[in-house]
Amino acid sequence: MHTLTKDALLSPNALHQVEAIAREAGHILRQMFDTTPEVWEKSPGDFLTAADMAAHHYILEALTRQFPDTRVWSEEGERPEASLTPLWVVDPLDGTANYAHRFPNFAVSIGLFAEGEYMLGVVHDPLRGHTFSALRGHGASLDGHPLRVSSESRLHRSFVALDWARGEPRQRLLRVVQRVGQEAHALRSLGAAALGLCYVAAGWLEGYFNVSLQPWDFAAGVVIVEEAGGRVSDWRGNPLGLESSDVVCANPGIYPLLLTLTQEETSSR
Ligand code: 2AM
Ligand code: CA
Repeated sequence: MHTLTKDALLSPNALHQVEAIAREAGHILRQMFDTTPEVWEKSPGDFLTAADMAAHHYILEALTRQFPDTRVWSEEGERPEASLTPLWVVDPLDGTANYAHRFPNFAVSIGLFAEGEYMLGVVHDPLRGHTFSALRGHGASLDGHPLRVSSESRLHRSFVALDWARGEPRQRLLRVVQRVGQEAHALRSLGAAALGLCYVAAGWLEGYFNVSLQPWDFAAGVVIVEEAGGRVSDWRGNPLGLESSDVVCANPGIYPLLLTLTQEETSSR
């Protein structure tokens, strides 16, 4: 087995390989969605389906085989030692609660963390057949077409999305919703964070925010939205890393406004 150079790993060719892996995993999710999903509750409100596990096993095997000397951190697997990178950060099924509820909105998300930042990302929505992908420095695309965030900078003309965290963190979210919702043209909730970030990248949303996420929820989306000209950070404005959890993302016109609200919420606690 040969060792991949950094250039080979961060290349359009590698991106195409990851797109193919995400599409195949999406095929598994889609096939299992067409039958009755088998669902377990890991903890109250936190679901796991047989599809999460099937997609997880497929992606883990494919990434390990095709990219020697990289490690995989998947929602359904063990976390490798933090210092070992390049690290694939994988959500085999983003939107598990949707999936279990048969709400047709979910995705496969595969990001690559290397040299202190997210470098490559692929998000595949198997029901719509959308594949969002990006390589840092090479732009972002949807099914081969370049992506660009919207140029709208007026909140009253903006679509802003959020998702519902479980438990106590929901209160912080609600306080920001209260303020954004007064003025935004519309609020939306997709139930899949990876898709929220990609929809900002595509210009279908002006902004997205959420709390208590895990790195696999945003690892791919960060690269996709930044390469499409968008901005993304934690609620204080820090870049997202392997330990981040609160996310605010928007086009450059709307981001400063959303960040002000999340910063005010963070500093008032
Ligand atoms: P998941 O489907 O992989 O669990 C919905 O709120 C979005 O946030 C989904 O992308 C979901 O990912 C993610 N999420 C992560 N942690 C969450 C939490 N503690 N509560 C609710 N959603 C969470
Ligand atoms: Ca998941």
